[in-house]
Amino acid sequence: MGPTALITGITGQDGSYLAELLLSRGYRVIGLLRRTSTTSIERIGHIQDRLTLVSGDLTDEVSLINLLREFRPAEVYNLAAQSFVQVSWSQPVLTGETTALGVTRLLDAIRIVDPEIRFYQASSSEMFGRVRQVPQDETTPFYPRSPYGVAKVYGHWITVNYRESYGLFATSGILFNHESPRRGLEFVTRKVTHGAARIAAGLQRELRLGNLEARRDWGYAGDYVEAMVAMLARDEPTDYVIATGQTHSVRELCEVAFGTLGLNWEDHVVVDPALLRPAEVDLLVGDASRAARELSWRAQVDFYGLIEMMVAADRAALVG
Ligand code: NAP
Ligand code: G4F
Repeated sequence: MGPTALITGITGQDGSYLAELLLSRGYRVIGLLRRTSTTSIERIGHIQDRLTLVSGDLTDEVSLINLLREFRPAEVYNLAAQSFVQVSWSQPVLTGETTALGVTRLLDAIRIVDPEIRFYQASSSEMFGRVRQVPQDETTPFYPRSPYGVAKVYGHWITVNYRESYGLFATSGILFNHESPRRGLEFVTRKVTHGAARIAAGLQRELRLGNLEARRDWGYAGDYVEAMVAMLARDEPTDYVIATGQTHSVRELCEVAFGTLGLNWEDHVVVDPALLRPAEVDLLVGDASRAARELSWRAQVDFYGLIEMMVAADRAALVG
């Protein structure tokens, strides 16, 4: 049996890809599952029998201490968060409890139980917000534009602080948007690929969206979890930007997704002012050259390959 890794957020998009990757490398994988009245394991159902799923919550430090004591992982990947930016305006306190203070609870549990544990924090390009520099790299100052972004800045700095205060092997991956067929339906890429597939199948006629001009650096989640593991394998802990270096607008996303299905997006997309955000992040594009140099990491799937993959999966799920 290889090393033991704990993944918080194992039921999420990234958690499912990371669990698959660690299993393929011989790890024993422990997944933190929060209690819900219905099960939320559809992304990991296919590997469930190879995982150890344990009950806990980022808002409950005792549950974190107890499971570190019981399973003694060598590595902890903190992927759990309230991760949807739009909801962070309607639930700012919950977002802060989980996405910000949850990081401190987990770091503190590590400090108390076993300070040798290697820790990965899921930081975000959303921290760059109203960007101070183009492209953004590890030295770009943060200017968050949402309660979620603010919470992630806290999570990032508390990770750096525990590294510097207590000598923990604590790292922060500043990941730009990454997507997949397992992406939640509320995020714009999946909303568009799923919506376009349903329109092509005659199941709906229109798709309501918000800001079509926002630009993102979209990569493939399966590539990005490789960078997380590589970060914890370094001799020294440090922080990395993970990105493709290419940026595209929501409008281009629509053109490509609908175009793949032979549809004209303008016949179907309706801009709904209710979906505009109180403050927007207009442009994100990352410079991942430190990761290329030090981790030998590069994105393998580009924007066009990613959207084609997602449209194909959504179409296949509808037509069988
Ligand atoms: P996701 O699909 O929304 O998954 C979030 C996970 O967090 C789910 O497993 C969820 O569990 C869990 N969770 C939420 N609140 C929790 C709590 N109080 N205690 C324990 N678990 C809790 O997110 P993702 O796209 O995989 O992203 C993974 C991480 O990377 C997140 O921290 C996100 O903020 C960050 N990130 C994502 C991107 C991206 O583009 N995907 C980019 C940068 C950073 P349930 O299934 O029970 O809801
Ligand atoms: O897909 P989104 O909701 O992703 P957003 O806000 O960039 O956040 C994602 O990426 C972050 C990394 O930068 C992560 F940290 C975070 O956890 C999450 O995974 O929205 C992307 C863009 C925004 O500018 C939004 O205003 O798409 C625009 N958009 C336009 N219409 C829409 C819609 N977004 C959503 N979700 N739904 C729409 O109808």
